[in-house]
Amino acid sequence: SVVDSKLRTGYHFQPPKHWINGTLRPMYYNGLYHLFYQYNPNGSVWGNIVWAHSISTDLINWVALEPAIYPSKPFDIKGCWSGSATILPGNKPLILYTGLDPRERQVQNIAYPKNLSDPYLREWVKPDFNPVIAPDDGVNASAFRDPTTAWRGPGGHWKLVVGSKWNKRGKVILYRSRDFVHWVKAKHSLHSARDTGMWECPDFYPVALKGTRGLDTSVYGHGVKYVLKVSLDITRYEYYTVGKYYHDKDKYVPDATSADDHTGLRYDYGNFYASKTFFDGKKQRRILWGWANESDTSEVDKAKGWAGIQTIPRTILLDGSGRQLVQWPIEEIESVRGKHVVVEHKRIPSGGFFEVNGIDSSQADVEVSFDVSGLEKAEDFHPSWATDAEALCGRKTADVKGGVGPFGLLVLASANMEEKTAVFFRVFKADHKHVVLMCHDPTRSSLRAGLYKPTFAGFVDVDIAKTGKISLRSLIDNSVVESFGAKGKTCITSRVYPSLAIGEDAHLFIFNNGSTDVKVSELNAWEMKKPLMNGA
Ligand code: DQQ
Repeated sequence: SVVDSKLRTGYHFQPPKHWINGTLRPMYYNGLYHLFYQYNPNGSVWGNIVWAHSISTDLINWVALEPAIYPSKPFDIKGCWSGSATILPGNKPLILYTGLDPRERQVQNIAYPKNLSDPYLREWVKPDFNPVIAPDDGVNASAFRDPTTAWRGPGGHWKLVVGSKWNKRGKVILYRSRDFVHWVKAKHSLHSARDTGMWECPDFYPVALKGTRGLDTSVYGHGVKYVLKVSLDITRYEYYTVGKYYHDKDKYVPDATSADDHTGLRYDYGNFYASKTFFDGKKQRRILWGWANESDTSEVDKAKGWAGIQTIPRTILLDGSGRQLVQWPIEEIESVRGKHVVVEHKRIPSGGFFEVNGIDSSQADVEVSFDVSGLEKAEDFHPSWATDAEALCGRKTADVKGGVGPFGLLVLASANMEEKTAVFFRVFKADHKHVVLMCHDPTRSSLRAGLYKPTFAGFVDVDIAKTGKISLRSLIDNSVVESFGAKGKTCITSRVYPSLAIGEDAHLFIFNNGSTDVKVSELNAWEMKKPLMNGA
């Protein structure tokens, strides 16, 4: 095939072949994690979508089962699209998903396990009284999908939202029910925003103001804030806000520090879409999964026979500032670590670079901490750049010299660096503060022509003048790089397809293209093994 089979990911979630897209609500039930995802059983482009189903005891090793939900009834004969699971009282899991009816109207259906004593929950029943929510007057039937996990408020009703739009206004429509079967539309949508288009895969959940525990979706009360995330169909980017939820009025109001448009906060500033969180009752944490699509042509996707991966599950918490979330790869990923190398107290002079040797870095977990003292030479920051990190990174790529930075990692690099994906920071001086930009620059990731190689970037909310330090972690897996800046304050995922830097020919460097020296206080890099991945 045109693409080396070694570019397939090793420890990211993937079925043996074919197309996957959005994660459906994963769930933890009776000792097993279930992951359902949008899957084309017949090919490696989008189509024929069913709910594929895999199980795991550790979120790392996966066993594939038969698809859980597939078109078979009038209420889903034209498609079984995204949805979510809710665990009802009495420990009864239930799924709500979007079906496409014979007229291709989007309707919401329920399904439940046929046999709760089957530990794998292999078969799912779709009762004939479906759909439980139809697009009635005032609802756009071709933009009405992806029901969330339901939550129960102080009044005892179950509530959920469905993504939608009206003209160009994106919104989430709220429904209430006492029995999960009869749903009544609320008079007002939970939230909406102008000119944002269709809101796909909404997610709405509480986060604790303090501490390191995640919250079950129905938790409310003091010390709790809410997160609303939506996936924007137009840009294919996701945005979230942190805010207040008034249970009595079922109104959500984002904080003033959270923009609710395309300048807002993102879980991931890269290739990351249709994500979902779930509450993991086993470890009392909330876990985020996202979908990273290929960045190659569909001709190549067809030739290689697979397309799309799920990102490494991340625990998600409210940052101490209360203004944003922080994400970190689940601790279980450390069980995949193998051979380990360490670099300490290494000065990277202006214009210098340094190779990290001793591991096969095509599948690796790299954690590095940089000391940055002396910000005198930081480039001036223009205020108009503040709303578009991506454009700034596109102009100031890794090869463009700076004052403080660009410094960081060159991953999936060929020996002579004809190929490299740069993961880096650049520090600017604004009025009374410094601004830290984090970038993924894959513009030189491959010598192959015709690839989509967008630069991705986000700002990092740290006070670098005070700490003089910044950390970076990158999970490298053959054709994907997932990076976490400043302990997960800013995250970026990219898909890249080297032609030289493959397998043992992939190299890892630290670089500094700024005029100020930086120091690696510590770097730890591990080779990553290959867990059980759906029988592939
Ligand atoms: N694609 C699904 C929809 C969802 C979108 C169909 C996300 O349910 O809105 O596969 O990629």
